[in-house]
Formats: sequence, structure tokens, C-alpha cells
Amino acid sequence: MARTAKQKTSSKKAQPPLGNKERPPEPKRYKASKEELLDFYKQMLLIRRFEERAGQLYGLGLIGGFCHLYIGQEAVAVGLQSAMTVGKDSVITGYRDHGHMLAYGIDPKVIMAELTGREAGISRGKGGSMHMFSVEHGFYGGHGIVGAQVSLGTGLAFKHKYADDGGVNLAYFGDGAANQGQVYESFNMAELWNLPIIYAIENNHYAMGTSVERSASEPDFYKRGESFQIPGIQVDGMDVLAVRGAAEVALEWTRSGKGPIILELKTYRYRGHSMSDPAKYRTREEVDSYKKEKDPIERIKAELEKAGVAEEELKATDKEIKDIMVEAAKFAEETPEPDPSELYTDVLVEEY
Ligand SMILES: Cc1ncc(C[n+]2csc(CCOP(=O)(O)OP(=O)(O)O)c2C)c(N)n1
Ligand SMILES: [Mg+2]
Repeated sequence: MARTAKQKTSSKKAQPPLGNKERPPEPKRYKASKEELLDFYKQMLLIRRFEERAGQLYGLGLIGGFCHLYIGQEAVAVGLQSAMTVGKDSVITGYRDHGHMLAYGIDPKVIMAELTGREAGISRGKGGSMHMFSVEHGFYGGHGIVGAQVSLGTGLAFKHKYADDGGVNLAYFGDGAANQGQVYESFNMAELWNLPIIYAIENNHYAMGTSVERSASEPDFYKRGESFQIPGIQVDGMDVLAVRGAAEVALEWTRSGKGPIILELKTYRYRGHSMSDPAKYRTREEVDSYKKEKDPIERIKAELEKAGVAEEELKATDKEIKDIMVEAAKFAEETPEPDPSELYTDVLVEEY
């Protein structure tokens, strides 16, 4: 029998003690203006269409190596990063990173060109899907080693504190990564040193083919910081307004010097783990129920309709996004590959 993502959930409201430590307030769903709603819609749609196009280019053999799509999880990156300040704060994530880059305003053309391994790509075509980087935007990757970004992100938070630059690090990781030892070493140091970091656990219910039910003794990931006195909040990661509301609380907490905080974003990925995963470990009904009942783009669309945004305006946005994607894909297919001599640059060779 296929084991699905039905998780045992311990009584959510019974919060265990955090010593004498204060707790963050309960987040409220963000009250967005019409313009903000439209912007959330646009950004999530851009990620969705980008990922669909990446899937097609992969199928055509234009993208090599691994490729992990973010479809279904769009509200997480958009909701969190919309509250952050590019150039002041920093972001780090794993290999499912295209959406996080797009949500930080990085040009889809240079992201797509990285996927197709072109010179104009954001890592000059040498990183590919999993290893994208932009210091300019404060985006520190793009990491293929599961969990590594948690300790690296903690280091980035240390830098923010050391330089006293007012920045906060946002370190994303998955439900699978949350079981790694280095995560807890990082939690310990972050709390001890009062580092400005938001640990964002994207609980999409699966780590490759392994469900949370099979792998997590404590399936409520927001509680994972308790023995380190780090507070945690569980958030509906399929609702961009709930995510943004939680981001406000987390940012207020970290910026005011109260140290690290954990956000558990309950979300779902519609596609397999990577392009080579047929996802046989879950039922079609399970996937369909998320698409039908929780889709983050459909939900924001409903909010837009409530706010009186006309159908034509949404159609115009859809067309705008479509055009951006056509242009990005064309660019990624036509722009040249790196010169073969590039094989010998950016390579670290040292003797110890
Ligand atoms: C240290 C390490 N162990 C194992 C892997 C292989 N691996 C790649 S992704 C993955 C699952 C991670 O799942 P999760 O953290 O839930 O993130 P998601 O893919 O769901 O976004 C594993 C085990 C790896 N890349 N690095
Ligand atoms: Mg996962």
C-alpha cells in the first residue's frame, strides 16, 4: 500500500515551554492592497509558467543534469520574500531554487539561460539548475547538498550581526533536510549568539519518495527548535497572504534582536521530486486534492475577484507573463554556450 502524506499531528495549540522566553504574536493574514494582490498573483504566475517552460525544455533535451520544479509551492517564496529587502537581507536555499530567485526579482532570462548552460546565465552557465547565485541580490544559492544551506545561512546571519548591517538571513530547507544533524548544530549556535535568521521549513510532505509520516518522529516541524528555545510558527504555505503575515512577524522578531525563529510552511509539490521522478509513491487523488482545493494561484485569483479586479485585467497579466516567458525561453535557447576555455576558469586548485 502506498504510504501517503497523511501526517500524525500532535495537538497544535499545546505549546511547550520555551523557558522564560517571550513568544512571537500569532500572525495575521496579510491585508494586501489591490496592487499588492495583483503583484502576488503576477509573481506566482511567473514562477508557475517559468517552471512549466523549464519542464518542457528539459523534455526537449535543452536542459541537462538535475532539475527540481517548484510548482505548487509558489506562495512560500513569494509571500516570504515580498516582505524582505533586496540588498539588505540575504536568502539561501537548496536545489529547488528557481522560484526563490524569481521572487527576488532576478531576470527570468538569466535564470533560464543558466538552466540551458549558457554564458549569459546567472552562474555563467556553469552552475545549472541547482547552483545559481547572485551576490548583487543577496541570493547565496542554490545548494545541492541537502541541509548545507542551513549552516551556511547561519553563517550569513552571523555576518549580518557582525557587520551590524541590519540584515536578516532567510534560510529555506525541506522536511527531509530538517532531520539532519547540522540543522540542530546551527539552531544551537543561532540561539546562543542571537543571530538574525529565519529558518523557513518548506514542508511539502515528501523528501524524494519518502513521506513525512515515514521519516519524521516529530511531524510538526515548527516545534523543532524548542529544545534550543527557538520559537516556531506553523503557516498555511498554500496561502500567500498567510505566508506574508507570518513573514511580517518573523522579520519583526529577528530585526528587533530577538534571535532566530522557525516558520514551518505547509505546502505541496505537484510534480515529482525532480524531472526524473514519476512520483509513484503517492496517489493521483492526493495530488488532485491539493490542485483543486488549495492551489495558491487560484486562491489569490479569488481574492482579486473579491477586490473587484476585472477579468480583463487578469487576462492582460496572463498575457504579460506569457510574453516574458516566450522571450526568456528564446533567449535561453539562442544565447551562446560558454567558450570551451571556460572549463579552466573559476576552478580552485590548491595544495595543502
Ligand atoms: C547530504 C545529502 N544527502 C542526500 C542527498 C540526496 N537528496 C537530494 S534531495 C533529497 C530529499 C530532500 O527532501 P526535502 O528536504 O524534503 O526537500 P524537497 O526536495 O522536498 O524540496 C535527498 C535525500 C543530497 N543531495 N545530499
Ligand atoms: Mg520535502
